[in-house]
Amino acid sequence: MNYITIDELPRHIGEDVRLRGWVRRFRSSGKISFLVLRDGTGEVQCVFVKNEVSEETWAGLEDASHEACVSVAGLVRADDRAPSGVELTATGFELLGASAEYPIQPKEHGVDFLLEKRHLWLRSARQIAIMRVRDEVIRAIHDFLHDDGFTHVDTPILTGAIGESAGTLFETEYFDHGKAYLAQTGQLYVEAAAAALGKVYCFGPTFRAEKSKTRRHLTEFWMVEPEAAWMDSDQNMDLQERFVSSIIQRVVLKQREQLEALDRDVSKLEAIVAPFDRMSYSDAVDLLQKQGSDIEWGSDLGAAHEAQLVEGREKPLFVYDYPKGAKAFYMKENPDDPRTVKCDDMLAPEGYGEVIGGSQREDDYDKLLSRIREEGLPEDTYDWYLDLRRHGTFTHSGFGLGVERLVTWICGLDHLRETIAFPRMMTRITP
Ligand code: NSS
Repeated sequence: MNYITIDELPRHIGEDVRLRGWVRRFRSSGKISFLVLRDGTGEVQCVFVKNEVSEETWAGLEDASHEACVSVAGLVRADDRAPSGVELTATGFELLGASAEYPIQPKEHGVDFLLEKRHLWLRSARQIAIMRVRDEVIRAIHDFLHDDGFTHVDTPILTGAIGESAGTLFETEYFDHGKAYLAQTGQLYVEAAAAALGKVYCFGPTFRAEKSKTRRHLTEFWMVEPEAAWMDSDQNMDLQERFVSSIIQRVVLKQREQLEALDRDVSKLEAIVAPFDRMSYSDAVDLLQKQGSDIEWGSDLGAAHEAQLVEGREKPLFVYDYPKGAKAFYMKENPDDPRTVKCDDMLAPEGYGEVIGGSQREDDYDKLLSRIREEGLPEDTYDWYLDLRRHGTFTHSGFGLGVERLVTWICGLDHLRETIAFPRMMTRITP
């Protein structure tokens, strides 16, 4: 008999089938045993009745320990009480891979222990739900951008130039060329590609040697970075709000079951529909000061300031046009106020903080060069980047959306570490 998968069971009611998977739970009264089997497509309860199965099968159930890999044969029955609508009246059992003393028990474990056992922790229902949501987010990202006319371009992970800030670089020796760095961003490269293709995006792992142990920072995270010719800062925000609304509404539509399994209040996500409010950095500082904050114009907003600004809001808030000194060298000087640059951060509601950072890019050769000099960046490694301003410079903008931050918000988690299968943090490199 061929194996089928658990999600196929409803099509086989009244038939004898064979399944394989892992033992989620097992309990026995001595006369009747219940084995909950999972196989990656779902879960089903398999019922063994002592008097109705062979002695050999009944004895074999001794091996049905937590997370053992097993095969079960039986008759598929419709069962309204079962979450999947079916149950298996089991007739056969075979052990495929034993599991003795499975380390993760159905009790509360500390998160450090669970991270140590991350390779096994992934099998839990909650982690499976998060991985499914993440997968939907990633598909939604690609679909939205392709439907909107963007072309996917892969950018290098080993790079010669500093993308964001010198403080958070992972370095390595690169043959006779001195130091190479793990990419903090693909942005400089998608800017080059935008001059070839118009609307482009890169989507890959990015690396930051963040010496912070916050719940919002990983050292390796995935970022999608759209970049488009002719797009100015306002249009950049238009794109960001359409993008984020579309991803979230698709997850709500397609993964509602997983969100409910995570106890996420889905109505909060249903409210995330474009447009989002926009506030200039200067107005944000005024507001914070009025509310008693000692923040001064010129300094970057911290997590606490961000939380204060979105307090009571249902939707994300854009804060735009930050002071030059608080932001990266490539952002376009604001013609209306040269102390500031044309950029935006998208702050998520419910305290999830910044999920997007974006900007219009400096397209003036002289201004860009002087910013590179002011920041003390190695001019020669940016020569190719300056070429984009020497040869047909153009208005363009883009942004970076951190996948783990978005998934944390969508799933309603309190830490980024559960949103990626194998998180990389300052304090951990295994498993
Ligand atoms: O540093 S960013 O604000 N912007 C950039 O890297 C630009 N080069 C993007 C662009 O314009 N193409 O990072 C963008 C987003 C930020 O809003 C977060 O969502 C996420 O990337 N991010 C992180 N996620 C997890 N961990 C860390 N350490 C992290 N740093 C940024």
